[in-house]
Amino acid sequence: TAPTSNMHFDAIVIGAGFTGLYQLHLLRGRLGLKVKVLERGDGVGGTWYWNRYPGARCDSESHSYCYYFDDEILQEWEWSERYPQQPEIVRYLNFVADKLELKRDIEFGANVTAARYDEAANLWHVETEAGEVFTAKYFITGVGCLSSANVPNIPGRDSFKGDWYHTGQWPHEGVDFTGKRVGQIGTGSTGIQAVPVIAETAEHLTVFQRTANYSIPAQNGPLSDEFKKWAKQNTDEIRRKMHASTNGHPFLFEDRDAADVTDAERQAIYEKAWEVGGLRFRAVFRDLLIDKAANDTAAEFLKGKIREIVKDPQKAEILATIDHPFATKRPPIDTGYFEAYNRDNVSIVDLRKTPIVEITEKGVRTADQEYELDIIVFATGFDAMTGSLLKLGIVGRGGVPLSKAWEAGPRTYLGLQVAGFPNMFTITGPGSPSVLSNMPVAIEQHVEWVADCIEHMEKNGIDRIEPTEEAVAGWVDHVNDAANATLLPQAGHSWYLGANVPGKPRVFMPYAGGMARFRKICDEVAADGYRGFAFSNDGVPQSG
Ligand code: NA7
Repeated sequence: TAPTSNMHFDAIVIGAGFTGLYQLHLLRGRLGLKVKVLERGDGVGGTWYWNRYPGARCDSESHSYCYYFDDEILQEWEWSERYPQQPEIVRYLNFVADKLELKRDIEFGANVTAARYDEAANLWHVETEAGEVFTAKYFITGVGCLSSANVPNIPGRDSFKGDWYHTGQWPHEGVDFTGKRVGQIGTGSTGIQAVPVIAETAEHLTVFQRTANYSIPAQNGPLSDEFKKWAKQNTDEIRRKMHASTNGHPFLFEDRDAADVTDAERQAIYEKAWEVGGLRFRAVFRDLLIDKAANDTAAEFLKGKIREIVKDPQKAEILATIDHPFATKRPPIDTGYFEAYNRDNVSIVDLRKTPIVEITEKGVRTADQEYELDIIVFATGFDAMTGSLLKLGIVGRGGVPLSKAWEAGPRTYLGLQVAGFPNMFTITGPGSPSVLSNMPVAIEQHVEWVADCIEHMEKNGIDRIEPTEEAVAGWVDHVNDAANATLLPQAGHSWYLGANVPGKPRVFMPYAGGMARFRKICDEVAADGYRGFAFSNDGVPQSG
């Protein structure tokens, strides 16, 4: 018999970001289930609730970085800029949560520390730091892919007498850099957004760069009234494009290879794409991520731009000495990043030549000198894709912890389920294409697929679902094949591979086959009676 306590639910969802909000809405509204969302923050927003660092902005265009499931939401909400800034995204998610009356089923400040599957009762027991225990048949994680901060354990870190912050755990009251000597470690998408903003008020900003990075100007600005009107009138067309595109963005890759045009034409195409800005740059040729020679043409163009923008030749050399192919690490989008190095108060340290040896009371000591600092900013990224899941303390059938099941790297079917963890769904989990896509498009697809699957189970009186070992093995192979068909694994230092966290198994985690292809596979799996998943009922397998 099902427990009746007020701590029992049909489904527990972890996280109140894009995933959790929509999953709650669908399971509660469409399926009529009793759902509880547990969120460690004190408000909605997920990743965007925590990432309040200076310059925090999304790299997807605002009119595509939102839900497309509800026409009223699309019509009522108005974005102000081409790319949404962090506070605007949090406002948007609050708007959605209020409009759909979601907050009453969200418990804020609830940090989940354990989630254990009880096989006899076919229930998940989910425990928070405060000691509350919830039970549910379905356990759905919406914890984000880039939400577990990676603060490198540099010797002496705790001896620093100044203040230090990780960009993904930024103080809500902000940080005043006025008159301060600031050191920033990290030049990924986050670091590249933060540099120009911190430089505006800091007395001096020293950027510690381990890996130089390509970056493309966002060409951000306020949205015109004309564009806003167009976007509202063309939601069906925009949705169609996002669903058809490889990465879920509202534009398609050009149907040509880099070698299809002359050198002069290619240069002109890159110049124009630079002016257009943002992630659209890499869509000008379809083979940039597949063919090294094609990639080299883009890489050379972008390195040339760095040398053109940065006036000091020494700084320019440090910034333009990039040894991975373009876009094999997530390509940052910036607003005045390289230009910031033309300021007298911004300097750059090449950690490849002079690595950080330790953090001292006064600042950062590299192989050749000590930099005295008042503030250290760690823009050092995340324990991506698996970090936040493993922190939940998940234990599956037979008492097997997820950390044990994933000892040699994460293994899922469709990024959505793990063998041995019945009725657990991992939205945007490893093996999903989400981090290589426009995230809300991936999330909507995952969340809708899971809701359909649960509806199927409820209608047919099915107790349990989990993937077969065979299906998982097949998906892991397919994810590897998809990555190996691209240049992506060539960036040895990327978080896609888990290489940014010492000791983490090196496995290419995202599905690189594209969002459109993934959607098709998921639809076929469902239409084929949930191929690769085993349903069971009191130990008796369902016939179909
Ligand atoms: P990223 O892309 O992981 O970038 C982290 C940066 O920090 C990167 O430059 C790293 O250098 C650097 N890093 C990490 N650890 C260290 C140590 N120990 N010493 C020196 N430098 C270090 O994280 P972001 O937050 O910028 O972006 C994450 C995603 O958010 C992004 O891809 C978008 O999808 C949005 P490395 O390259 O490892 O040599």
